[in-house]
Amino acid sequence: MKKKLVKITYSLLLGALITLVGCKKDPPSSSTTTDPTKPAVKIKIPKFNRDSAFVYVEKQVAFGPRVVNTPEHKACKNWLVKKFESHGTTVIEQNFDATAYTGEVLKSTNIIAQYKPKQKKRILLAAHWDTRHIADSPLCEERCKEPILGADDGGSGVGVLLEIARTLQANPIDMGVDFVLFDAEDYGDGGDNGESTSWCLGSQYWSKNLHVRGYRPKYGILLDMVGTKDARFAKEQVSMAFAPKVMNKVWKLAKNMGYGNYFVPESSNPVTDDHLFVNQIAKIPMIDIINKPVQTQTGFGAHWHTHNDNMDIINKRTLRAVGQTVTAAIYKEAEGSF
Ligand code: AHN
Ligand code: ZN
Repeated sequence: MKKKLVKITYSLLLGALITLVGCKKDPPSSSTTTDPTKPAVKIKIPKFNRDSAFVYVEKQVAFGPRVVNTPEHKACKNWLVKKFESHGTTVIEQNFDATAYTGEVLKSTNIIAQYKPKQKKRILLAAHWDTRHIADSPLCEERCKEPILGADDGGSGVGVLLEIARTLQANPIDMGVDFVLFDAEDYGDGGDNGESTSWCLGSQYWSKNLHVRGYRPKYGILLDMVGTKDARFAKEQVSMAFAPKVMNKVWKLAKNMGYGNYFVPESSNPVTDDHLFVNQIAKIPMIDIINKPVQTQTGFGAHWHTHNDNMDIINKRTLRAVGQTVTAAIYKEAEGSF
């Protein structure tokens, strides 16, 4: 009698144990799933305003070509500084003299706008704000010795960055962001024997003279020619050599957001652009989001370094694709989920 009771109790216990173990193996219902690696509160990613970004490109172009050592360049600089300040960033004007391939001394200024300068965790966003002094593309048909308006080449990247600064002011995060607008990027020697170091004079200077001692952002994103209709952003080779993880994450994010037609999963030839010097000299991993169409004579869009680089070619949907992708990267980074 007693033995039987023990046996029953034993089998009951065993049954309960099996049930428990079984329970453990059941997949948890999705409604109760919590990922301990993800923070409980999700940061909302603000909408990027393409109309506002477009106006910021327009405003720059309205000054005329922004060639170093011209009054238009200076007027645009003053406007950019005021605009970034009005968006709540702390601006440093980093003045420097650079010697161009022509021997001319370029009175140049890198514009550095710091969002939350005291925050330790930071990322770097950049573009060049000067425009080319000549329209020396092999595709140029008229006024090839005259300076270009640079709506796309210079203007588009800066326009997107200004809009991101405005977005940060309206939707604050606990992370620092530095907007660095390089000067004297586009005064390079376009001739057959042109040295690559004749380009990107502002980023070369900044990389050797960082605005903050021991400046160490997690990474940088450079925007160059991000405003035209059929823009194709492929994985450029310098970026992939120095910052492949950042590049792959940005491209994946863009695809998931529906911008995979712009951010294509293909690689493109290396470009001597500001990110090269930031990577090589400052040793900050930086990618370049740059329009590189397939099989063109110059390697860039047909408007590149011609007078067709004006407001007519600026496209709001492209500005938004880039602006919204970078905005999402920033807010995810601030949340710790990028
Ligand atoms: C060269 O043509 C060597 N580099 C292209 C960098 C550039 C010029 N980006 C815009 N304009
Ligand atoms: Zn250029």
